[in-house]
Parts: sequence; structure tokens; C-alpha cells
Amino acid sequence: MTPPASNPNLFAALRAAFPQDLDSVAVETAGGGAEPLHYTWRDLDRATAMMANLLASLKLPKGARVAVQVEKSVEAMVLYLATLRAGYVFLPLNTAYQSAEIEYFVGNAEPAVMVCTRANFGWISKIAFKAGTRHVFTLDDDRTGSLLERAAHCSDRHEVAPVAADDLAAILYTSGTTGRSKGAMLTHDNLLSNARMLKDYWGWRPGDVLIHALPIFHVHGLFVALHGALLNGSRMIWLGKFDPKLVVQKMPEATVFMGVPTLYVRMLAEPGLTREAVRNMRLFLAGSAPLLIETFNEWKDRTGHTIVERYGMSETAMLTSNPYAADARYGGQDERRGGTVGFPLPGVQLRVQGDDGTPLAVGEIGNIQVAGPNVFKGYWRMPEKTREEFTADGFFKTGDVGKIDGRGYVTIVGRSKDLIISGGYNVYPAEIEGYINELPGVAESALVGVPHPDFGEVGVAVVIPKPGATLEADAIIATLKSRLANFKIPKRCFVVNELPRNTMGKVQKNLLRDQHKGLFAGK
Ligand code: MCA
Ligand code: AMP
Repeated sequence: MTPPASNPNLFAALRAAFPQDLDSVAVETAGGGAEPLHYTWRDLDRATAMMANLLASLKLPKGARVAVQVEKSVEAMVLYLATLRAGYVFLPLNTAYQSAEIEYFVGNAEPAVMVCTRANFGWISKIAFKAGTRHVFTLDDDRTGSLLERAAHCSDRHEVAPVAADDLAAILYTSGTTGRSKGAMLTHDNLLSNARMLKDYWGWRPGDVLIHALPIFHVHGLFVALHGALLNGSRMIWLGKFDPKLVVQKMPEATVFMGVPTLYVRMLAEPGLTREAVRNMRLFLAGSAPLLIETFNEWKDRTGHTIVERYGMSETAMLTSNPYAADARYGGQDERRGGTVGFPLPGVQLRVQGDDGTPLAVGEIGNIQVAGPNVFKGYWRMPEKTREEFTADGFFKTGDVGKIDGRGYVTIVGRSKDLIISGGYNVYPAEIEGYINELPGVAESALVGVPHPDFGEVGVAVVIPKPGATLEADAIIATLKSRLANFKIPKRCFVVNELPRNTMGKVQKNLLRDQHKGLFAGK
């Protein structure tokens, strides 16, 4: 049954885009050593209805959060769609997060429902129940778990829950420009307006097939890739985990691929990546971290395809993109310029300002600020923080530093926020330094990002011992590993006697970065 077009629920729009032939394949799994599974559009409709009915049967209050930390699977995707369908708020959590991290997110978001793997049920349910969560389900990537057992008893017919365009669809935790993680509140309209615009801008067309190889707990995999395919009624080749060899093998069956730069770097190391392998591909998209010009050029030489680099944030979804095709709105320019993130997308206002709030001239470097229907509603239960991150005239301060050239192309030259982006994941130095500083014998520490051939950038820790204390770099790393998500662990740690400081006594991280920038060169 087609939901009423007047319901601004994002799921209603995605459902309305399902193809006429509901028995055609919507998702085909690949990898993980298992036989491929095929899910039809009818399967997705029924499975989301059953899970939405299960959520509805829990009689949750309006705006209830459904927090999810599970391995990537089609059922996990169904859970996201079912949460939208039932009108609740989806809260995805990186599978690498450990107990202290989960405790913070669950304590802050107070989800009504938590879904985790069976292996983590013991500790996660304890944290969740303590935070007042009433329902904890399990879901594993082999189609088992209490969530599916319970949903199996529910009806496969479900009327999409009515919502207002401004109601929350998801909360994504991110550190914004400073401080502890904050929940970015994204509405149905934020996500749907962005998805519709990208469908048009990137020329999604009948017959497109997407290789989906990204995790589904961040904007890139969960929104940009998934909404793109669903809103176009396109089949997805679904990998539980990125595997460069398998992606290259699957390319002849696909037309669209999206990845963070590390995925492109790893695919370039595959001898199978040839012009023949990409003969049916239409579009390669990259984002979440800077794409090195070397990778951009090498990809063009090897495959004949020019990657379309775009730029976005958890708080805003997509903001800019290089052109897919000539577009009159941008003077008909169709050049995909390496090293730039392209033009502000239709509907997005993007400006560059000086630190004192003055607008800057073409080519001048300053703070990137944005406005548009895609910009989030604010940080969850942090009205003060939200106010700080917006200008008086309603622009969101991205914390990115960049410039706009005479033709309108935006280039990101750095960040005013102290953030390391490693393989597309964000690492906040203040968080890691906080953990290191609490270790016995540590006086102080600094974490800096240095170039890395695979992850683009990685964290390196520099630690000062307390007078008389002896510290072992390896022991520090080992302790951090037991407490923090693996991608946040510094790749190297140095114990030294002092940190470089300016006259104000502030640690000069740029000097540390310079000192260690060659650590991983050529590795
Ligand atoms: C894994 N490791 C990492 C990272 N990933 N180290 C630093 N940075 C990383 N990103 C380390 C692990 O700690 C582990 O180290 C070792 O690598 C192997 O771990 P494994 O999980 O097996 O790694 P992998 O499967 O090879 O993962 C690499 C990956 C993954 C595929 C590049 O990081 C990934 O999927 N990245 C994509 C992230 C993403 O989707 N970002 C989008 C955010 P050890 O052995 O020492 O324990 S959305 C966003 O940014 C905005 C809005 C936007 O614009 O899109
Ligand atoms: P997140 O907090 O995960 O939403 O990460 C958003 C940040 O990723 C942005 O503020 C940028 O610093 C960075 N980012 C995303 N796409 C790009 C890109 N194409 N080039 C450079 N940085 C990017």
C-alpha cells in the first residue's frame, strides 16, 4: 500500500520510490564467506512493517530514541527503516565503541530501546537498564537475535506513522567543534530534502546499482549511500565489511560507488582494478575526509573515471559537491576539480568569514559557515552549545577553514576545530588526551594528527611523565586499547620531558605535527 504523499515521514518517501515490481531484487549481499542472499523490495516492505509493528507494540512515547550498536547487515538496515516507519528516532552507534563510550551516549540520549549484538548483551543491557531503557533486544549479522524473533510474530502490514517534517528522524553523536560528543538532531525534512537534491544533482537514473561497502552508523553509509539507492529504487550490492578485492570483483555489476578516501587508496592496490573492471560504472563519489590529489589523479589514470569529491558533516548531511554534469546553476561548469569539494549544493548557502565575522573576498581563507534545509535542528539537550555554534543570522559554524575561488569552487584548507580524521572516522584529541592524562604517572599529553598513507591521517600521542615517574609508551597504548574504540588509539606514542609551548604557555601542536609528520611516510 502506498503511503499518503502528505506524510513528511522520510520512510514514506523512500517507500513511494520502491519500483513497481516488488518482486525484483532490492539488495544482494556479498562477502563474509557466506552464500549471497537476495532481498526483494517486497521483503524490505514486509520486514520493515513487522519491525515497525514490534516497535509500535512497545507503546513508546513520541520522540523515543532507538539506540543501535550492531554489525552491519540487511536486518540492521531494516531496523533503521522500521524506526523511521514507526515514527521514532534512530541513534546509530559505531561498533568499535567500548563500555565507557556507550555509557556516555546511552546516559545522554536515554533511549527507550537498545539493540545490540548477543555477545555484548551482558554489559550493554546493564548500562541501558541503568539509564532507564526499558527494552533491550539483540540482533546479529547472521539473521538471529531476539529482535527478529519478536518481529516474526508481528503483522507485515503497517501504515507509515505520521510525523511532522520538523520531527526528529535520527540523532548522530559527533563532537562538533569542541568538547564532549553531542547528539546532532536531524529531522525528517533535513534528511529527505538532502536526499532528493542529491538524487537530482548526481543524476541517479533507472538501472543504477550501488555497491554499498560503508558502515551504516554514520552519515556517509546510512544516509548518503542508502537514501540515494532507495530513493532511486536502485538495487544495492551489500558488503558487511569493506573488502577491496570483492568491490573490484563486483564492479562490472554496478554503476555507483561511494567511499571515504582510504577505500580508494586500498582499491588502487588491487591489480584487478582496470578499465575493463569499471566498464559499467557511472559514478565514483568520495568524501568524509580530504581526498589526496595523488589518489584523485591515480584513479583517473587507472580507471578513466574522475572521482566526484563532496563535503558534508553529521550536522548538515551534504553541503558541497563537484559537478556530476554541466549545470546551468553553476554557469554550466562541469569540471570535477581535484583538491576541491566543488560547489555549494542547490539550496545550501555557504560563506567564508574572517574570525571577526567579516565576509571575505574570493580566494581568501576563512571560516566556512552554512545554512539550508539540510542543517540540523541543534544538539540534543544542549541549547547553549547549539546557540554557540550558530551565528546571529542563523548560519552554522562548521569548524572547517576554506576558500571559494572565482568560479565558485570551495576548497577546504584545514580545520579550526581540533579534530583528526582517520580513515573517515573522527578522533577528538581532547578526548584521548583526557584518558591519557588520567593514567598514573602522566603529567600531561598532546595528541596530534600526522599524514598516513592508508588512513590519510592518524593520531600520535606525546606524553610527559610526572616528576619521578617512569612511563612506557607501549603500556600506555595497551591501556587505551582496553578503554577506547580501536580507531581512536594513537598509532604511535612518545614519552618526552616537555612539550613545545608559546609565550602564553599553550602547547604548540603545529610544532609537534611538524616534528612527527614523516613518521609513516612510505609505509
Ligand atoms: C580501522 N583501524 C583504524 C581505522 N579503521 N585506524 C585508524 N583509523 C581508522 N579509520 C585500525 C583498527 O584499530 C585495527 O587496528 C586495524 O585498523 C584493523 O581494524 P579493522 O576494523 O579490521 O579495519 P578495516 O576493516 O580495515 O577498516 C578500515 C576502514 C574503516 C574500512 C577504512 O575504517 C572504515 O570503514 N572507514 C569508513 C568510515 C566512514 O564511513 N566514515 C564516514 C563518516 P589494531 O589491529 O591495531 O587494533 S560520515 C562523515 O564523515 C561525513 C558526514 C561525510 O562527509 O561523509
Ligand atoms: P563528521 O563529524 O563525521 O560529520 O565529519 C565532518 C567533517 O569531515 C567535516 O567538518 C570536515 O572537516 C570533514 N570532511 C567531510 N568531507 C570532507 C572532504 N571531502 N574533504 C575534507 N574534509 C571533509
